[in-house]
Amino acid sequence: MRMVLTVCTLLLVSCGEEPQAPLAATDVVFIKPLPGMNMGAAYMSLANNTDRAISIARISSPQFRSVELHETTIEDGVARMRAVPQLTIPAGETVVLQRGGKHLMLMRPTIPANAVTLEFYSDDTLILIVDSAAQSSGEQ
Ligand SMILES: [Cu+2]
Repeated sequence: MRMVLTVCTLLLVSCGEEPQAPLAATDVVFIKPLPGMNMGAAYMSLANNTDRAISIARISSPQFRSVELHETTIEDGVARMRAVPQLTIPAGETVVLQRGGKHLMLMRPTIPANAVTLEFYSDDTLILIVDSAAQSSGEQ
């Protein structure tokens, strides 16, 4: 049986003034670590639906010891990845995390889980949860 979940967005403010989620993830792709490997990746589009820039200070996952934001650049024809300390999404804009560009590295799995959950924090506020259970691609 398959539970139908949506990519859910948490707005931890109690008032309902803002009908739209402040930050929304679409086109989410999780690349799970291959057996025996320590790293997976995640790609997605992050849309800032507010009129202020949103800075993602931290991303965590119950299934991984750390989640890092990386950027791939080509230097002398060789692709290199470097860690990016913070991801800022300008007001009203969408940032695309994709193969060959900015992406999330899922480091050191804690448990061999089928599902992946990513929690996006702006300062100490949890602003977005992206859950692989929402993805419709195949069984694992
Ligand atoms: Cu990387």
